[in-house]
Amino acid sequence: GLSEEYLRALPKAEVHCHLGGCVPTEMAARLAASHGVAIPESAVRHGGRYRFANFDEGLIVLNAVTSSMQTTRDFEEVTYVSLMTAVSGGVRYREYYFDPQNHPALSYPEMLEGILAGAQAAEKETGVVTRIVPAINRELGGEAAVELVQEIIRHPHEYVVGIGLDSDEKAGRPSEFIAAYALARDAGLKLSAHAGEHGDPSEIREALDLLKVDRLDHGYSALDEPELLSRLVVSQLPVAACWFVDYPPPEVPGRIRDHRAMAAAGVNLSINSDDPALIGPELHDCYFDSALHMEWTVEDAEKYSLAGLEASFADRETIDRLT
Ligand code: ES4
Ligand code: ZN
Repeated sequence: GLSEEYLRALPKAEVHCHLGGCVPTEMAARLAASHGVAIPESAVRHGGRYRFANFDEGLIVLNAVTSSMQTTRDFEEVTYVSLMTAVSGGVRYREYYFDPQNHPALSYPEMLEGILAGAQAAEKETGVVTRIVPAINRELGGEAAVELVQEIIRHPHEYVVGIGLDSDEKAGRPSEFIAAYALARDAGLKLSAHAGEHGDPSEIREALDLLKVDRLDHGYSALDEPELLSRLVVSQLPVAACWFVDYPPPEVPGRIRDHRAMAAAGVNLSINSDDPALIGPELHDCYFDSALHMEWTVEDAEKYSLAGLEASFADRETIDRLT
């Protein structure tokens, strides 16, 4: 098999990674204390690992962590530190989702300023390229989403390349966000949405038909509907899968059967870490597991390492420069 050394050094790109899931436990505890936020002890007192029992509990922990990020400087620090960790595992390009609605203490431009400062510092030191995809928290509904997109459009930046839709799939169907997505599309932003991780295939169809996404996050339940699966294969729409990531951690090999089936069907997959600090595996760990369980050849490894870039919302020139 492929060595861990080779897979760690392999230049990698990822497009599905939430900034709020990139806060090391010690930093989360420090930020929470400094801003007087109660963070569940059970979340951060396990040898530098978060601990939670299931996906819903993970989202509660994530909310406590994001509410602890209250200054521009906090955003800068989380971005810089998590990028440097990623770089040490071979990441050359990362797209960050972040949920502006989960940080009520700061304005959108204040958060953006922090992320940009951290990203630019890391880029200067290591060459790692970052792009930013503000995500709608679907639990807060369609009207708040429109307001968020308006705010994003009022503050354009070349590093802000698209919008996403995340948080609890059970709490908001894609159809609620048609207006927000139309607004973003008209402003030239690329579109992605989480669908089909916990929800059924109809949510994926809504993301395709109603939101007209350029990329799908997760999308696993397409396996339950052969016509939808073949639609993904024919269109080659990028699907940003999070390989062995599941709640509770570490359930390796987790979703191996889903991913094997999706890869075998010919879906245009990329491999991503989702929430590396929150869940555990960094991107290179996801690659180790993939190589092992999918019996990768060198060609497979190279194909996946570039798939992240081809799925990215960066412009062609940036992609070519990194290839
Ligand atoms: C998230 Cl649905 C989901 N999964 C993982 N991380 C997240 N952060 C915000 N929403
Ligand atoms: Zn995600």
